[in-house]
Amino acid sequence: MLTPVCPPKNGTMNKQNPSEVARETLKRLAQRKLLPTPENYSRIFSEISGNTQAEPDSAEKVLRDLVEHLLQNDKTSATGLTLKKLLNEGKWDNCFAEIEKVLPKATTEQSWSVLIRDLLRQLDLPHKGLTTSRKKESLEAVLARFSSNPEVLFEKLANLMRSWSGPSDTNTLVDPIADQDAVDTPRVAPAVETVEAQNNITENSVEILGKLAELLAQTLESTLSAQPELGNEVIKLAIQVRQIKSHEQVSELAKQLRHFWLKVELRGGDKTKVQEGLVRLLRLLVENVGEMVEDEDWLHGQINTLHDIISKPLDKLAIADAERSLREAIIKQGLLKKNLTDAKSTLKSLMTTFIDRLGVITVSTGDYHHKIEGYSQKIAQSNNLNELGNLLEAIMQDTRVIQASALRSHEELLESRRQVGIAEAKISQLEKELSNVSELVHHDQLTGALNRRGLDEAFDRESRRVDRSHDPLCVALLDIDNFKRLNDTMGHQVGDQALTHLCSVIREALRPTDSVARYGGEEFVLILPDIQLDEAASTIERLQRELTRQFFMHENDKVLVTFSAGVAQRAEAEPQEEVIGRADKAMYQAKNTGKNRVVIAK
Ligand code: GH3
Ligand code: MG
Ligand code: MG
Repeated sequence: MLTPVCPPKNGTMNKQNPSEVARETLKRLAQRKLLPTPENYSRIFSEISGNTQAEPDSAEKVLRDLVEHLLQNDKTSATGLTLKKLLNEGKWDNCFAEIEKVLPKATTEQSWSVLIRDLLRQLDLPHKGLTTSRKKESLEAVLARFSSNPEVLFEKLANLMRSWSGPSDTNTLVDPIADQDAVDTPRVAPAVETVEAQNNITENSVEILGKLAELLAQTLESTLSAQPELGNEVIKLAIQVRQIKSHEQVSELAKQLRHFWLKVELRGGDKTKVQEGLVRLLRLLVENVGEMVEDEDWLHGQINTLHDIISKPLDKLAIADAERSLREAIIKQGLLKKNLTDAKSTLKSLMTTFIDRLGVITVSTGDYHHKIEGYSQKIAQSNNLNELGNLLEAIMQDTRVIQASALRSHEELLESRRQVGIAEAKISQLEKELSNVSELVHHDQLTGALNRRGLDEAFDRESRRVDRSHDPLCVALLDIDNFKRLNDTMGHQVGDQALTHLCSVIREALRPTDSVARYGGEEFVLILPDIQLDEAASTIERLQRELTRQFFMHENDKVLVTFSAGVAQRAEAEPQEEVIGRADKAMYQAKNTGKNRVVIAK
């Protein structure tokens, strides 16, 4: 079973633990529906960890802020629009050229206003060892000497002001005119400084300049390994540096170097940022994804690869590898999430089916059925694997109870079935006994006449008797005429009633010593002892007449029942079958000669 990862609650989260912060970061990214881009990731990560110390802005950011500022002031600002376009196209070189067009003016203007405001303020402020008039003197001197060159004047004024308020200006006022180097600060670009240092090139200073130029050329060349794509430019600049001979060349080169350093900063800064962001993101993902999908071998492989990559010093190729692996890991994570969702919905449908079935089985066990319905609803609403797991557990618990009771029911059912079996056996035994009993019965149940067994007994008894007495013994066989038609037209039950009617007429018409037996369906054998054959035939004919008097009534309709008969006298010691056989033949003669007749057997 999958164990869902439960991120710790905010309250208990350890902000010092990058793993926990990273997990929370992932969670918030999902909550806020943000794409897991490095920027979003690091932003949320910083937000959670409380590490709000801003990253040093990259050159790109500075430029973008500038563009934003320009366009805010003037939507149609040509510089703003051009810069924005160039930035979006990644054309750094052109960007710089564009800035160069406008920046000096803007910067100077802005700085002048600041400088003048500061100067006014500093003049009025008390400075240790300095009077206001002394400060004014210095100021006038600077203005007089450098007013022809605004750039130089700006710097001299700034230096003068610093000399008033700086820490080293205790008692000695540094003369900005006489000793300008002492008040220059490192904030001034080294190239500019070099240029300034060489303002008055002498024979000696040419040598120093050569050394400095060589150093600069070497420094430039050393950037080749870090920024190989700037190779041509570096080589060109290094050559120019080594060829410096004049003040003009130095100024021109200083300008080019400023361009170049900005370019280096833009590229280097951007790259470093990418590297740092990527590494941070990789570490976060590595720590998190591994925990989130414990069972995923493939992903573990990817994570190990990432670990390897980021543990080594990063180069371009390694970053490309890392990016590729990371992208695959993210895609895989997406797939995995889908698989999890699929698995969850499969589990849900399995559980629902399971519950449906149980619900049907246990439809009569009210309480359980009720609970099961509740579970169904909860499952439908649940989207959480953990919750589904708990539900399953609860269902299983309840099911174990119902299983026990179902088992009991099953046992009861088996017992009932066993009891039924016993009862069935008893019934079958009783039926058998009943059948045995009925075999002992000598009379036909429908008509009350003797059955075949009764006929046998009666025939044996009379035969034995006449054998002793030598009295005659006659046998008549009667077969109802067209009885099938009667059944067909009036129904089988009416046929039965007709049979019963016939028997009662026969019994009434015959002597008590005579016997009537039902020989077949609608065939009867009469045993007529102590009577001659013709008398026997006359008796049967009388019977026929009697039937025309005592009609069989059906729904108030008179139904004429007739029969054909064969009469035979038993010869001495003649067996039953034979004498009846002869009577049967005579009966068929009667049938064949028009029915409702009596024929004496030969
Ligand atoms: P036939 O004049 O040639 O004797 O014509 P039949 O219709 O009587 O012909 P057959 O003897 O072949 O048919 C006898 C019929 O008697 C067939 C059977 O359905 C009917 N039968 C036999 N036993 C019973 C019974 O117990 N009750 C009823 N209702 N009908 C019976
Ligand atoms: Mg018949
Ligand atoms: Mg018949």
